[in-house]
Amino acid sequence: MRREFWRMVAVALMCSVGAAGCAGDVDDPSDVGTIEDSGGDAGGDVAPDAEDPDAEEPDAEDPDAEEPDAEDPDAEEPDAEEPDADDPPSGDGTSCEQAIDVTEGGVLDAQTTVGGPENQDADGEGCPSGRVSGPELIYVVNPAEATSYRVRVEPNEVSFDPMIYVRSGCETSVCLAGTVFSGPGDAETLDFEAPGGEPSYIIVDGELLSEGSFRLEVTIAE
Ligand SMILES: [Ca+2]
Ligand SMILES: [Ca+2]
Repeated sequence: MRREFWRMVAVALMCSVGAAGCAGDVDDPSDVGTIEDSGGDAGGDVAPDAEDPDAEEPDAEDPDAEEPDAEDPDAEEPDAEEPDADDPPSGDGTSCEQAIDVTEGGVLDAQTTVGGPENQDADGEGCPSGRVSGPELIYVVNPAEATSYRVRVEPNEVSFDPMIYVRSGCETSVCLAGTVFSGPGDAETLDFEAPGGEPSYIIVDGELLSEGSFRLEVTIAE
Protein backbone atom coordinates (compact mmCIF):
# COMPACT_ATOMS: atom_id res chain seq x y z
CA MET A 1 0.00 0.00 0.00
CA ARG A 2 2.66 2.35 0.79
CA ARG A 3 4.13 1.92 -2.67
CA GLU A 4 0.78 2.55 -4.27
CA PHE A 5 0.41 5.72 -2.22
CA TRP A 6 3.63 7.10 -3.48
CA ARG A 7 2.69 6.32 -7.00
CA MET A 8 -0.39 8.39 -6.70
CA VAL A 9 1.53 11.22 -5.24
CA ALA A 10 4.01 11.01 -8.10
CA VAL A 11 1.25 11.08 -10.68
CA ALA A 12 -0.30 14.04 -8.98
CA LEU A 13 2.94 15.88 -9.04
CA MET A 14 3.52 15.09 -12.64
CA CYS A 15 0.13 16.24 -13.69
CA SER A 16 0.45 19.43 -11.83
CA VAL A 17 3.77 20.16 -13.50
CA GLY A 18 2.71 19.57 -17.01
CA ALA A 19 -0.55 18.41 -18.40
CA ALA A 20 0.96 16.65 -21.35
CA GLY A 21 1.16 12.95 -21.00
CA CYS A 22 -0.72 13.05 -17.83
CA ALA A 23 -4.23 12.09 -18.86
CA GLY A 24 -4.80 8.40 -19.42
CA ASP A 25 -1.44 7.38 -18.31
CA VAL A 26 -2.35 6.99 -14.77
CA ASP A 27 -2.78 3.49 -13.54
CA ASP A 28 -6.27 2.22 -13.35
CA PRO A 29 -7.69 3.98 -10.38
CA SER A 30 -10.58 1.62 -10.10
CA ASP A 31 -9.09 -0.12 -7.12
CA VAL A 32 -9.09 3.04 -5.09
CA GLY A 33 -12.21 1.68 -3.56
CA THR A 34 -15.74 2.44 -4.16
CA ILE A 35 -17.43 4.92 -2.11
CA GLU A 36 -20.10 3.34 -0.06
CA ASP A 37 -23.48 4.22 -1.30
CA SER A 38 -24.81 6.18 1.55
CA GLY A 39 -28.05 7.22 -0.08
CA GLY A 40 -30.83 4.97 -0.05
CA ASP A 41 -33.96 4.00 1.44
CA ALA A 42 -34.54 6.94 3.61
CA GLY A 43 -38.15 7.85 3.66
CA GLY A 44 -39.84 4.61 2.92
CA ASP A 45 -43.00 4.26 1.02
CA VAL A 46 -45.55 4.47 3.75
CA ALA A 47 -48.29 6.58 2.25
CA PRO A 48 -50.57 8.01 4.89
CA ASP A 49 -54.09 6.70 4.44
CA ALA A 50 -56.30 9.21 2.81
CA GLU A 51 -59.27 10.32 4.79
CA ASP A 52 -62.05 7.80 4.32
CA PRO A 53 -64.19 9.29 1.57
CA ASP A 54 -66.98 6.91 2.39
CA ALA A 55 -67.87 8.71 5.57
CA GLU A 56 -71.62 8.69 5.76
CA GLU A 57 -73.24 11.84 4.56
CA PRO A 58 -75.82 13.26 6.91
CA ASP A 59 -79.31 12.57 5.69
CA ALA A 60 -80.89 15.46 3.95
CA GLU A 61 -83.94 16.93 5.62
CA ASP A 62 -86.90 14.74 4.89
CA PRO A 63 -88.85 16.61 2.21
CA ASP A 64 -91.87 14.46 2.86
CA ALA A 65 -92.57 16.10 6.17
CA GLU A 66 -96.31 16.35 6.44
CA GLU A 67 -97.68 19.65 5.43
CA PRO A 68 -100.19 21.08 7.85
CA ASP A 69 -103.70 20.62 6.59
CA ALA A 70 -105.08 23.70 5.05
CA GLU A 71 -108.05 25.15 6.76
CA ASP A 72 -111.05 23.15 5.75
CA PRO A 73 -113.03 25.50 3.53
CA ASP A 74 -116.04 23.29 3.95
CA ALA A 75 -116.29 24.05 7.63
CA GLU A 76 -119.91 24.11 8.38
CA GLU A 77 -121.32 27.51 8.69
CA PRO A 78 -123.64 27.80 11.59
CA ASP A 79 -127.16 27.83 10.36
CA ALA A 80 -128.46 31.28 10.83
CA GLU A 81 -131.63 30.76 12.73
CA GLU A 82 -134.01 33.26 11.30
CA PRO A 83 -136.17 34.52 14.06
CA ASP A 84 -139.57 35.45 12.77
CA ALA A 85 -140.12 38.95 14.02
CA ASP A 86 -143.87 38.65 13.46
CA ASP A 87 -144.25 35.79 15.90
CA PRO A 88 -145.22 36.68 19.43
CA PRO A 89 -142.85 35.35 22.04
CA SER A 90 -143.45 31.74 22.95
CA GLY A 91 -143.72 31.29 26.70
CA ASP A 92 -144.48 28.67 29.30
CA GLY A 93 -148.25 28.72 28.91
CA THR A 94 -149.02 30.07 32.37
CA SER A 95 -150.85 33.15 31.07
CA CYS A 96 -152.00 34.81 27.85
CA GLU A 97 -148.78 36.84 27.85
CA GLN A 98 -146.79 33.64 28.22
CA ALA A 99 -148.95 31.60 25.85
CA ILE A 100 -147.18 28.91 23.80
CA ASP A 101 -147.26 29.82 20.11
CA VAL A 102 -148.72 27.15 17.84
CA THR A 103 -149.69 29.40 14.93
CA GLU A 104 -147.82 27.16 12.49
CA GLY A 105 -149.31 24.03 14.02
CA GLY A 106 -147.27 21.15 15.37
CA VAL A 107 -147.14 18.42 17.97
CA LEU A 108 -146.10 19.03 21.55
CA ASP A 109 -145.42 16.02 23.75
CA ALA A 110 -145.04 15.99 27.50
CA GLN A 111 -147.38 18.86 28.17
CA THR A 112 -148.96 19.05 31.61
CA THR A 113 -151.34 21.16 33.61
CA VAL A 114 -150.01 19.81 36.87
CA GLY A 115 -148.60 22.66 38.93
CA GLY A 116 -150.03 25.29 36.57
CA PRO A 117 -152.13 28.29 37.56
CA GLU A 118 -155.89 28.04 37.90
CA ASN A 119 -157.17 31.33 36.55
CA GLN A 120 -159.52 30.27 33.76
CA ASP A 121 -162.93 28.66 33.89
CA ALA A 122 -165.18 27.74 30.98
CA ASP A 123 -168.25 29.42 32.40
CA GLY A 124 -169.01 32.30 30.01
CA GLU A 125 -170.99 32.77 26.83
CA GLY A 126 -170.20 30.16 24.24
CA CYS A 127 -168.21 28.12 26.73
CA PRO A 128 -168.67 24.38 27.12
CA SER A 129 -168.77 23.82 30.84
CA GLY A 130 -169.42 25.02 34.36
CA ARG A 131 -167.32 26.96 36.82
CA VAL A 132 -165.24 24.26 38.36
CA SER A 133 -161.96 23.37 36.66
CA GLY A 134 -158.45 22.39 37.36
CA PRO A 135 -155.27 24.26 36.41
CA GLU A 136 -154.81 25.14 32.75
CA LEU A 137 -152.17 25.59 30.08
CA ILE A 138 -152.57 28.34 27.45
CA TYR A 139 -151.54 28.30 23.78
CA VAL A 140 -151.98 30.96 21.12
CA VAL A 141 -152.44 31.19 17.38
CA ASN A 142 -152.07 34.51 15.60
CA PRO A 143 -152.44 33.95 11.86
CA ALA A 144 -152.27 36.85 9.40
CA GLU A 145 -155.46 35.68 7.76
CA ALA A 146 -158.43 33.75 9.10
CA THR A 147 -157.34 30.16 9.53
CA SER A 148 -159.15 26.96 10.46
CA TYR A 149 -157.43 24.93 13.17
CA ARG A 150 -157.98 21.53 14.67
CA VAL A 151 -156.74 21.01 18.22
CA ARG A 152 -156.43 17.54 19.69
CA VAL A 153 -155.62 16.89 23.35
CA GLU A 154 -154.76 13.31 24.29
CA PRO A 155 -154.43 12.76 28.05
CA ASN A 156 -151.71 10.44 29.34
CA GLU A 157 -153.61 9.49 32.49
CA VAL A 158 -157.10 8.09 32.88
CA SER A 159 -157.59 10.46 35.78
CA PHE A 160 -157.22 13.52 33.57
CA ASP A 161 -160.43 14.71 31.88
CA PRO A 162 -159.36 17.57 29.61
CA MET A 163 -161.51 20.26 28.05
CA ILE A 164 -160.58 22.81 25.41
CA TYR A 165 -161.86 26.31 24.86
CA VAL A 166 -160.78 29.32 22.87
CA ARG A 167 -160.88 32.99 23.87
CA SER A 168 -159.67 36.24 22.39
CA GLY A 169 -157.96 37.12 25.66
CA CYS A 170 -157.58 36.18 29.29
CA GLU A 171 -159.77 39.05 30.55
CA THR A 172 -162.93 37.98 28.79
CA SER A 173 -165.33 35.26 29.87
CA VAL A 174 -166.59 34.72 26.33
CA CYS A 175 -165.49 31.61 24.44
CA LEU A 176 -165.09 31.47 20.64
CA ALA A 177 -165.36 27.70 20.81
CA GLY A 178 -164.99 24.82 23.23
CA THR A 179 -165.57 21.14 23.93
CA VAL A 180 -166.05 18.78 26.83
CA PHE A 181 -167.24 15.97 24.63
CA SER A 182 -165.10 13.14 26.00
CA GLY A 183 -164.76 11.69 29.47
CA PRO A 184 -161.72 11.08 31.73
CA GLY A 185 -158.72 9.62 29.95
CA ASP A 186 -160.17 10.23 26.49
CA ALA A 187 -158.95 12.66 23.86
CA GLU A 188 -160.78 15.89 23.09
CA THR A 189 -160.81 17.39 19.60
CA LEU A 190 -161.87 20.95 18.78
CA ASP A 191 -162.22 22.62 15.39
CA PHE A 192 -162.42 26.38 15.23
CA GLU A 193 -161.65 29.28 12.93
CA ALA A 194 -159.19 31.87 14.18
CA PRO A 195 -159.63 35.39 12.82
CA GLY A 196 -156.69 36.95 10.99
CA GLY A 197 -154.54 39.62 12.55
CA GLU A 198 -155.40 38.97 16.18
CA PRO A 199 -154.52 36.29 18.70
CA SER A 200 -156.79 33.45 19.72
CA TYR A 201 -155.91 31.71 22.99
CA ILE A 202 -156.40 27.98 23.21
CA ILE A 203 -156.91 26.94 26.80
CA VAL A 204 -156.42 23.33 27.84
CA ASP A 205 -158.16 22.95 31.16
CA GLY A 206 -159.34 20.08 33.35
CA GLU A 207 -162.98 19.17 33.79
CA LEU A 208 -164.07 19.30 37.37
CA LEU A 209 -160.81 19.55 39.28
CA SER A 210 -158.76 17.15 37.20
CA GLU A 211 -155.23 17.78 36.04
CA GLY A 212 -152.61 15.79 34.21
CA SER A 213 -150.18 15.44 31.34
CA PHE A 214 -151.10 15.21 27.68
CA ARG A 215 -150.01 15.36 24.08
CA LEU A 216 -151.13 18.38 22.03
CA GLU A 217 -151.57 18.28 18.28
CA VAL A 218 -152.44 21.43 16.34
CA THR A 219 -153.12 21.18 12.63
CA ILE A 220 -154.14 23.78 10.08
CA ALA A 221 -157.18 22.68 8.11
CA GLU A 222 -156.96 22.96 4.33
CA1 LIG B 1 -158.90 26.19 34.95
CA1 LIG C 1 -163.12 15.88 28.66
